[in-house]
Formats: sequence, C-alpha cells, structure tokens
Amino acid sequence: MTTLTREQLPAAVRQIVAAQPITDMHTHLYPPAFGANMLRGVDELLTYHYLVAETLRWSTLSPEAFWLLSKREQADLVWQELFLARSPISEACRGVLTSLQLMGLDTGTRDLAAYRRTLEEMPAEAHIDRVLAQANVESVVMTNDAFGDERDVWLSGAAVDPRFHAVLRLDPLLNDYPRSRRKLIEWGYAVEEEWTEQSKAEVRRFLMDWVGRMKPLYVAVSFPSTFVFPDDSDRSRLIADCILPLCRDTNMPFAMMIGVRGKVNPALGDAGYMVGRADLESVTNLLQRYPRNKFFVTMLSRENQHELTVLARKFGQLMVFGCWWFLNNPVLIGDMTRMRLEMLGTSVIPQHSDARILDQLLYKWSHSKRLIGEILIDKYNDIADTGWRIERAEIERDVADLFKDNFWRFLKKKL
Ligand code: HDL
Ligand code: ZN
Repeated sequence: MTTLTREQLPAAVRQIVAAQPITDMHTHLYPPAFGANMLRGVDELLTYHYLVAETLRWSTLSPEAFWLLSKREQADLVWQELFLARSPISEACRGVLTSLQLMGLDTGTRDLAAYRRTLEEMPAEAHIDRVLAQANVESVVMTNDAFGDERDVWLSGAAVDPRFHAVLRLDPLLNDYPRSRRKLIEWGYAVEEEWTEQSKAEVRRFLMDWVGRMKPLYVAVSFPSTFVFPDDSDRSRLIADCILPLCRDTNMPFAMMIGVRGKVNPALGDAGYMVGRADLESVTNLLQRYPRNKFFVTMLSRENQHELTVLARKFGQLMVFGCWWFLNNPVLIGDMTRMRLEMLGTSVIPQHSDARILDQLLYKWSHSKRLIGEILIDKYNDIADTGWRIERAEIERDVADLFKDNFWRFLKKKL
C-alpha cells in the first residue's frame, strides 16, 4: 500500500478521479441503431432545452415563432443571444464551451461554422468512440420508452452497441394509465376496464415481454411532486401489483425520479417543466412495505435533498443518485455531495449526466468530476487530521465505488 503525504494527496485524488472509468446510470443517449433518436453535434448542443429556456428570456421571438425556425436557425439565435450578446456564464452555456474545448475546438475563435464543420464531418461511430474515450465513460445507461417511437428498433431485433445499456422507462404506463391501457389492448394485451386479476396478469405480461426485448438494468419512472403512495389510483395499483413484483422477480431496482411539476409553460416544450417539493412519506411507505425491493431515488427539489439523505441512512435498499436537472449546477452539486458524503459516506451514486446529446457527456462529467474530486480532497484531509493514514489504493477503491461499482453492486444486491 502507498501511504500519501498531505502534500501528495490533492494531486493524487485529482489524478485518480480523472482516471476512473464512469458508468453513467441515467442518460437519454442512443447509439446509431436508434436513428434520429441519437443526437449529436453543435446545433443539438445549442438547442438543448435548457438553452432554449434561457434564450427565450431574452429573445423578442415568441416560443411559437422560435419553434417555427429550423434547427440551424434556432441554434444561430441561441448562439447570438446567449454567447455573443452577453457572456455565456450559465452552466448550460459553459457546458457547450467545455464540450467544444474537449473536442479540441478553439472557443477563442467563436467560429460557429468551423465548430459545425468539424463535428458534422465526424461519422457517428467515430464520434461516439471519441466522446466516450475523452469523457472516460465506459457504460452509458439509456432511457427506453416501450410506448415511444423506439419500439420499432427493439421489435426489429437490431443489435445495440454493448456500451449502451437499456432501462425500462414507464412514465406513460404509470402517469397516464387510461391512455396506455388502450395502447396495451391495441398491442394484444387483454387488460380489462376493471383492475382484475386478468388485468394485472396482462400488464405483467407486457412488462416481461419488454424485459425480454430490452434486457433492462432497472425499471424507471419520473413522478410529479404530487406523487403519493399508497392511494386509490391506477398508479398505486400498478406499482403494488405489477412493477414491484416484477422487480423482485428479476432482482431489478425500481428507479423513482420525483419532483417534476407539469409543464407550467407548455409553449416551451421540454423546457416548460417546473420543479416542486415532493413528499418523502410516500417513499418511506414504499421502503417499509416492500423490504425485498431495491430503489434508486433522485429528487428534483433542493428542499427534498436533506430528507432523502436521512431516509437513505434508514434503508440499505435505497440508493440515492445524481444531482438531477435543475440541481445539476456547481453550487448545488457541491452542497448535495458534501451533505451526502457526510451522512452516507461513499454509499451513494453522486452523479449521472442526464445527457441528451452525445457531446454533453464531455462537459457534464468534466464539471462534476472536478467538483466531486475537490470535495473528496477535503474529506480525506479531514480524516488525515485525526492521524488516519491515507492509502492510494483505498482512494482508488472509494472513487471506483462512487463512479461505477456502487451502481453495478446495487444491481446485484440480493435482499
Ligand atoms: O425525466 C427525465 O429523465 C428528465 O431528465 C427529463 O428528461 C428532463 O427533460 C431532462 O432532460 N433533464 O436533464
Ligand atoms: Zn433524464
């Protein structure tokens, strides 16, 4: 074992964190087999819905008029409003610059046409290889919708790049059951009007069919801030009678991403969602009632983070993950990560990228690894102050846990 001196510690932690391959447990990325679902390049980076929201705060264009523009015209407007007419200091803007820089482009030229040319000339597979290598991401966990247009890709049996792993995402089923039930009937599942044993069995058959096709690592859903369990709702019945039994039978975690408030401004599209404080009682009820189920949980409201961290101290079947969406900013990543390490040690998955565009992996991980690395330096210094020896191999173990092994170990965990 190599014991690190106090002088050696900071550089060693930064080097170990940078060298650690990442499993990115929640993204919206796809490999080329999924066609237009795979997003990459400058225009996609600039029209990421985070930047659309920020642009429309300045632009005199109405959202409706913005959506009538071509993707290139939208990107040009974002570039003009957020990068040229004022400094790109927001996290989403800075992210674009970091991604361009890590692709070897000179942001000093501000030559948007040159950036576009370089990335557009890159074949998709080479682009993926380049970004995954540069971001040191070895496993990309997707978000896959059995009710969405990607169905056809799965039904075709197309081979999926082994670096990309599926997740069975069930928002339509759990958040809009009446409409989904009609789809299930269309697809040949005899789900009845009433919640009968036959209905339960047919929904479970639908789920198992897609588990067979996708071979998902876990089952996921995004719940509104108003999420309640149990209650007299389709959602609660589906969770109790179908989702949790499926997850127990397959030893898959159920990932709940809680705290979205509906589209408060629908005109903004994906940028129109709001955050809301949710109720931890419902998460507690699930943990107490289903001791043989594993749960990934991330919450969208800053106000929910402390309660969620304390709850994780009570239940080993709960794995807290990520600084999600409106929390994926340096000030909040720092706040949340310190709190989690101080209350959970390394038994947490501190970050996921939520990337929608391939090139975003570069900035989302570069920014988060730097922040998490500096916090780890503080924490190792704190225990070194007590006389504890800091061993290099033990830092490597801890960092591997945080960025990869906690995830895969939790998938295998038996309750
Ligand atoms: O529901 C989700 O998975 C969220 O991450 C949404 O996709 C959201 O629009 C997003 O992209 N957040 O980063
Ligand atoms: Zn997401």
